[in-house]
Amino acid sequence: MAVALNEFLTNNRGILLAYDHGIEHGPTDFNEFSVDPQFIMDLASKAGFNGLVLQKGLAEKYYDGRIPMILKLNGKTNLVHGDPVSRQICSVEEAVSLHAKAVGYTIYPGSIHESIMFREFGKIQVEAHKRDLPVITWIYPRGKNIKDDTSSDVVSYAARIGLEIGSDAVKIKYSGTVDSFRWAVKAAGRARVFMSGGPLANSEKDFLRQVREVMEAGATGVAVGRNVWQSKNPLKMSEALKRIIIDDWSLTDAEKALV
Ligand code: FBP
Repeated sequence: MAVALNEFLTNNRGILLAYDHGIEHGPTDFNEFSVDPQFIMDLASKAGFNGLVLQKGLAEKYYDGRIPMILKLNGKTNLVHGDPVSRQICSVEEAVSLHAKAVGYTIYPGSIHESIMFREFGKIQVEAHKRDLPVITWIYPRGKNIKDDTSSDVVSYAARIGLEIGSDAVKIKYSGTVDSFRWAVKAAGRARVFMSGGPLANSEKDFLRQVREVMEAGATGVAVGRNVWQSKNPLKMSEALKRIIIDDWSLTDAEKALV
């Protein structure tokens, strides 16, 4: 049985703050504020995010329960090259004891190691559902066989994989147009779709436009990191995002929240 994501939704939509970059990329993504997990805890709660994504170490030392937490159960660094594999480093049981309200897991379909991740995820999904925890999968097609990981075909394939393997929600990259993303949302069926933010966009307006488009396409929301905490004013950026995602504001109206 699927597990609903209700804890993470407002008006049936959700905005999640991702902060697992310390392991995935190292502190190079951070500035003097965002390097401090306490800054992110305060931001997530002040800005009213629906959820916060953490790895175990940050959850143990900083999580204070102010907003629902999604605990990532696997992770990898970018120090190893070649086809990626991300193995489990934390258990569902630990997630429960750290008061997580959902668990997250990344899969790299297309990697020669994809079967390891599928298998590991299969066990996690069963265990999480037994505990009534929804599972959110980051589905990022990668590896030498993947030429363009944001092409329409690849993104919709990623979305469908999420549905097939039993994810309650999938986190996928933006495919660049409303129509192509609408197809991805359709392919995900009853699995909810969150767009993954990606590196800092050329401008705040560009990023807000992308978010407006994925919402037009039927996404549930976004799970975003860098485009919030690397922005000039993370609180204002979060506000603008909430206006689009939760309140369905137009791009023009939401932009006013940036000033
Ligand atoms: P961003 O919004 O900053 O892109 O965060 C989304 C995310 O999936 C993080 O959860 C994760 O740490 C990172 O992107 C992984 O990035 P990469 O594309 O390099 O694997």
